[in-house]
Amino acid sequence: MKIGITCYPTYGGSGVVATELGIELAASGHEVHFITYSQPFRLTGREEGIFYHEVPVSNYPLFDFPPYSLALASRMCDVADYYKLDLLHVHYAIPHAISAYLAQQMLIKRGIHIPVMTTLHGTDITLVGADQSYLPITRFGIEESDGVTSISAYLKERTLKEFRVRKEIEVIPNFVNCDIYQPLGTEARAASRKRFAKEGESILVHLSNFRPVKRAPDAVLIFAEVARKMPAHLLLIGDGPDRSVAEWLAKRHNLQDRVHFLGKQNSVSELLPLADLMLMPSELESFGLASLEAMACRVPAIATNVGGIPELIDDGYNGRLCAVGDVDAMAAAALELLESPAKLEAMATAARATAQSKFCAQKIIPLYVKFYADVIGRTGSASNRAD
Ligand code: GMT
Repeated sequence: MKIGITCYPTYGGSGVVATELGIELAASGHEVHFITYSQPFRLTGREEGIFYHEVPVSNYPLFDFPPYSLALASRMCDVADYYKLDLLHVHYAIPHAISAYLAQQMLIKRGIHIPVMTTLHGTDITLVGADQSYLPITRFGIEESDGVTSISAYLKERTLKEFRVRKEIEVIPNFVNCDIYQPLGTEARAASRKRFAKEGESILVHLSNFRPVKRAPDAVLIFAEVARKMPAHLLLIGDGPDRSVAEWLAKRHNLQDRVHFLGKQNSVSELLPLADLMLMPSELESFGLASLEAMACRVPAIATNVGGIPELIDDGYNGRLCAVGDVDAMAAAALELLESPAKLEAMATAARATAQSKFCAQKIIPLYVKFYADVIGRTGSASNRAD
């Protein structure tokens, strides 16, 4: 199949999922065309079977707000026509589903029908889409898509309830490549941990875009409690609006030499296996991809009991779930595991087993391929074109 994929190419879960999906599809012989304003950050540009098409956005002075959605629609239309794509798959409803709809309508004028598929990721529904000013257009984008998937059952239910859409939504959970995200051998792990911690010291990790919904400052507060009781280090991977608050808290708790701000990192699969625990104290997660990536590396998460997280983490088995903002409970959960190596070991094993048995790329990619085939079969595709 020839698939056009559009996503936000910068740091964010939906862009990561879209990019990893493209990589996996190309690896299994499909042709993938990314259509975005910049190259998705996890692509090197050298992957076989993957093509990148930049969307140029005019900065004409008349435009106070450059019309990216329209530039994207034009580019989608031209790429779909020129490369004879079979399907456009957009990640994140706003504005991608609308741009794809426009491209689809333009293509019909050229005698080409190409189906559009939308994957809902979370904030497009819970934050952006639920904003009254975006709600009607988001609902329209969802209803006009030829196929809609959601990354968790939670997000599906929330979309149906809040948007009152009459649409089949299929749940296809997020995935991780368990061959790339995997534990390190004992010696390699011990050697790499020395970069941050001495022998016998624990390592905790938090990975996010530091937006308020991630509650990154809570990760520092949880860590401060842990560090009061035992020698430990916290790796903070990512960057964003709340980073300075996190820095301020680390300083206030006198933890500058224990909290390591690593900024945006391209190869998180090399850092995650160094940790003992992941901290994900988010206000809301529709899935919680960072925790899945950690779990695949044998690193269980202390997370919040919200959104789609319980579909990934089974409290007490492969991680721990606490109430949002309950820093004390999360610190206590972390300490209980760090002070009991046998418990931590069992949970780490369960975390990796969950990733492998339920969320591995090999299990999830075929669901997308089947969904594509069904949508194309149901709606007809570009291959029906006259030329
Ligand atoms: O959470 C963010 O700030 C980014 C956002 C995105 O769309 O890039 O993440 C959402 O999609 C991820 C990938 O499907 C999910 O793992 C996250 O849980 C989800 N975030 C929220 O629902 C807040």
